[in-house]
Amino acid sequence: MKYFNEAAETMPLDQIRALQSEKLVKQVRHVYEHCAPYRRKMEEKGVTPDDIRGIEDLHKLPFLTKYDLRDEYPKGYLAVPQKDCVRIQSTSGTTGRRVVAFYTQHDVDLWEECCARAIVAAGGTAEDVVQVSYGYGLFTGGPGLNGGSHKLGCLTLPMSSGNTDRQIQFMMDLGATILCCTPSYAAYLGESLKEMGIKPEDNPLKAGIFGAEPWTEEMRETIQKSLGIKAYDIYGLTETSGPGVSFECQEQQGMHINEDHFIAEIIDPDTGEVLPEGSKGELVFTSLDKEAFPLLRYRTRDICILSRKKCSCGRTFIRMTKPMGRSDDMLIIRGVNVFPSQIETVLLKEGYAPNYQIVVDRVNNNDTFDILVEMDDELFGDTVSAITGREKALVAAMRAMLGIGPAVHLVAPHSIQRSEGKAVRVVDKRKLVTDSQWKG
Ligand code: DLL
Repeated sequence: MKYFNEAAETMPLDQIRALQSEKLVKQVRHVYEHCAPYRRKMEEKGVTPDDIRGIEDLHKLPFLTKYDLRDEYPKGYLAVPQKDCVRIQSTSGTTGRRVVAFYTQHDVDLWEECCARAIVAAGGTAEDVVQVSYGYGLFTGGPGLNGGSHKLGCLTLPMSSGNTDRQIQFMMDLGATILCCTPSYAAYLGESLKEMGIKPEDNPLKAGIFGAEPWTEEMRETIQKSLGIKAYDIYGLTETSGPGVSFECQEQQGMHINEDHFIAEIIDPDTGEVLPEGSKGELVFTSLDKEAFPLLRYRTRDICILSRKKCSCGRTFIRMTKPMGRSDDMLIIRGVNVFPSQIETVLLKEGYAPNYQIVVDRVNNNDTFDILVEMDDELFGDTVSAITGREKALVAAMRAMLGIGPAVHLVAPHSIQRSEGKAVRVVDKRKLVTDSQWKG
C-alpha cells in the first residue's frame, strides 16, 4: 500500500490549485457568515467574500494569531452551532485562556484521514499494530494518531504516555509494529529496552511516527539505531486539528503538507510579506475543510522552508522542513508548549520579583528544565529547610500552570546576570535544528 488516498495525494499541481481555490471561496463565505470575530477582522481590512475569487486573492485576507483566538476564548471562533460539534481538544501548557479547538464529526473524519495518510507513508497497512504513546485527553497527539490508526484498520494500542514498563510489555507481548510518540520518549524507550537487555532486532517495531517537538537528524539516527526502525516526522498544531497537517514519506526529506485540506504560505514574520517558495520564514495555514474551527491565514510562529521539488514517493503535496525555530518566545519542553510569561505569572502570584532565568538542555535525548529564581535579602536569610520548602511549593505551582514540573532553584539576590537590553530569560542549550540538513 503506497498511499491512503492516492487520488488526493498524487494530484497534479494545477488540480491542487483549482481545488484549493474552489474550497477557499466557500470557506471564506462560511466564516464571514458564521463567525463574528472573523467578519470584524475582514471588515477592518476592507475585504468581503466577493473579493476572494481564488487562491490568488488569499493575500488580501487578514492574518489570524494565537492572541486573536485567546481573546475570544472559549467559543468566539466557533463557526457552527455548538450542537453540531462532537469534540474539543486544547493546547498544552497554558491555563486560563487556552485555545479550544472544536470539531464536527466531519472535522474529526478529515483529521483522522490525515493521520491515516501519515501511517501509510511510514509503511503502515491494516496488518500493523500501532502503539500510540502520545498523551490522550486534551492534547491532540493521542486522539489524532489513534483515529488515524483506526481509520486504516490497524490494531490500535491506546497506551498514552508514561508507564514505561507497561509500554514495553505491551509492545513485546502484542507485537507493536509502529510506535507513535514524541521523539524524546522514543529515545527514552530505546534506552530502556537496552537496559532491559532487549536488542534492537528483538523488538517487533519497524517504524515510528514522531513529532510535537523539535528533533534533529542526529536524534533520528539515535532512535533508528536504538529501536531498529525507520523514524518519521509528523507535524501539526492543535489549531489546525492536531498532528497530520504534514508528514514524512519513505524519503525522510521533509514533510508533505495535506494540500487538499490546507494552504501553506511562508511570510516574513516582521512585515507579513508573502515570500517565494524556497525562502525561510514563518509558516501560515489556511484550513479549507474545517467546519467548526476554521483558520484563515493562521500564523503558526514556526519558521521553516517549503519545497515543491518532485518527491520520489509520488506525492505531489508540497514539503516543509522541520520547524527551524519560532518567531515568538514559545519553548517546547518535553513536548509541552511553555511561554516564559506563564512562569513570570506564577512567580508574581507567589510573591517573587520577576528576576528569573529558564535553562533548558537536552541530556541523553531528554529535556532538562531548570528555573533559577532570585530571592530577596529577607528570604535569603531564611533557614535551608525553609528555602527548600519554598522551592517545592514553586515546583507545584509551576506544574499546575505548565503541566510539567521544572527543577526550581532559589538563588542569591542579584546572582542572575543582568543584561543591558532585554533580560535574558531563556538559556536554551539544546542544538535543535540546523538548515544545512535540508536538501529540498
Ligand atoms: O504538538 C500536535 C502534534 C501532536 C504534532 C503529535 C505532532 C505529533 P500543539 O501542542 O498545539 O500541537 O503544538 C504545536 O508544536 O507549532 C510546533 O512548534 C511544534 N511541533 C509540532 N510538531 C512538530 C515537529 C501538537 N514534528 C507546536 N517538529 C507547533 C517540531 C513540532 N516541532
